[in-house]
Amino acid sequence: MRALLRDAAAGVLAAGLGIAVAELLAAVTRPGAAPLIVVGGAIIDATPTAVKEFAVRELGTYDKPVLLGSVGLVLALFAAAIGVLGRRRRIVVVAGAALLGVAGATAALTRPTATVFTPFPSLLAAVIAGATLWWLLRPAVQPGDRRAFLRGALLVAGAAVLTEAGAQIFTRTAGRARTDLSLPAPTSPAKPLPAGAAPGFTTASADFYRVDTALTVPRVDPDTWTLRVHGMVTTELKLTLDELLRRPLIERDITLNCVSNEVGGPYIGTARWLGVPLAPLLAEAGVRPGADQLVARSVEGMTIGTPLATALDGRDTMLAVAMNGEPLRPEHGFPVRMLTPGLYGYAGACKWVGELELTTFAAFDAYWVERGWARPGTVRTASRIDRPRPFARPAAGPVTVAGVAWAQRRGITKVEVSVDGGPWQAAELRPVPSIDTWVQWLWTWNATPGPHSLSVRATDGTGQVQTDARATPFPSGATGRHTITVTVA
Ligand SMILES: Nc1nc2c(c(=O)[nH]1)N[C@H]1C(S)=C(S)[C@@H](COP(=O)(O)O)O[C@H]1N2
Ligand SMILES: [Mo]
Repeated sequence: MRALLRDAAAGVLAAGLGIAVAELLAAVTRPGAAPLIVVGGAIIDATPTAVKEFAVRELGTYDKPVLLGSVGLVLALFAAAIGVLGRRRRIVVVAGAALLGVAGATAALTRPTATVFTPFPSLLAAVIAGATLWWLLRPAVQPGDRRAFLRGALLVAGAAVLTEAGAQIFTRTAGRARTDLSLPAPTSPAKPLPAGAAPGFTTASADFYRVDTALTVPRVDPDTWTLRVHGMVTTELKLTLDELLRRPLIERDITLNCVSNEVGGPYIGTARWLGVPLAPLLAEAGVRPGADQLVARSVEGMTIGTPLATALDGRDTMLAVAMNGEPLRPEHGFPVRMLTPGLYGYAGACKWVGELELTTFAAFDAYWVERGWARPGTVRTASRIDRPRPFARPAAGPVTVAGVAWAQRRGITKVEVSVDGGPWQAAELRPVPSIDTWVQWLWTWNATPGPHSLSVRATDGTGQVQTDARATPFPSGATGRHTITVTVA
């Protein structure tokens, strides 16, 4: 039994060292090429939409650590088995390492931005893991020289921990270029928030939701970043970040939300964005007749397809460089992301953008559309109750019921609250800077003791009342009314 555990531990330690060395190599070259990252990325892309939805809903921002942890656990179990079986037949060590190497390399090659280098960290991990396990199982230890094994195991574990620490330190310090970026003043500043906008109108960057498929936050060097505008244009453009920042900049308050948000869910936020309006840039490139889709391609290979019309119809579609007065945070797309008021993020808000390609919807399906999500990705009219919290126990008497409602590009004209399915009562709307942000609403409820349900509905600027029909987020955004239950004391 003890021998089995020892051999299993040898397998796990060997795999750990292999992964750590590969992560260090990836950290200093291409973070996206680390073995767990390429395997996790391949799994994400192959995961059926229903499972992805489940993960976003149930795990929220923990989806990524849970996925990486699961991949690591499977790898550890496999490595333990190889350690045990490899004791008697060394060929199993070679075969096991080769299998892992091939699996990692194959996953690496499926990555949209794969180069000949991408499989290399996975192959290196396999070679190191195989050689280390071979050494840990070496015959000299066999008669039961426990101390020799322990020495070897400690050596391998120490090397793995140090290497992994090196990889982590490198990754943390490499993100510093962001704070050096100086932001020019906008040519067209945002209007001051109207007096009466309540706290919480703007979402702090640290609290802003994050949804993406990137297992490692892409690290983009602002000094070498370029934006290529190509496809159905008369003149291809290539701009550096300096060149982009020399163009006139606009600053706007815009609400961004995710199509995966459930009714009442948290994947929505409002920020003050600074960016380069897209229309003049496209005019400079000269869009050729027939183009109807703008495909933004990120540095890590995401593609987001936006109707060209939404960049040209006068709305503030932009290449954003800053959020709430500071350069974009890495997880929100540093150095440049797209933003299209009125469209869900999957349809208009590509982060870490590196290319804009003019094409047609007939010719190309972007990432989410390929997976069945709707085009064009227009946001649904919706509303949410933020206060009181579900299952709260407020005291009888006046209770403030408050929340947000949104229908970017159409605006919100009315919000109503219903208690226990009774008549709809108009809430007060706080003033907003434009139709591209959510609206804060509040209503004073004269609460009576007992259990009660509270529902909210919004009416948008076209006169459309938010539908009561329930729909899942897939494929075009959740509908239905947010209803909460409280018990008045
Ligand atoms: N490169 C890249 N951009 C992306 C995504 C992604 O997975 N990769 N996800 C999109 C989705 S689905 C949404 S809702 C928004 C979220 O932006 P945020 O994370 O800054 O809130 O980014 C969009 N841009
Ligand atoms: Mo999204």
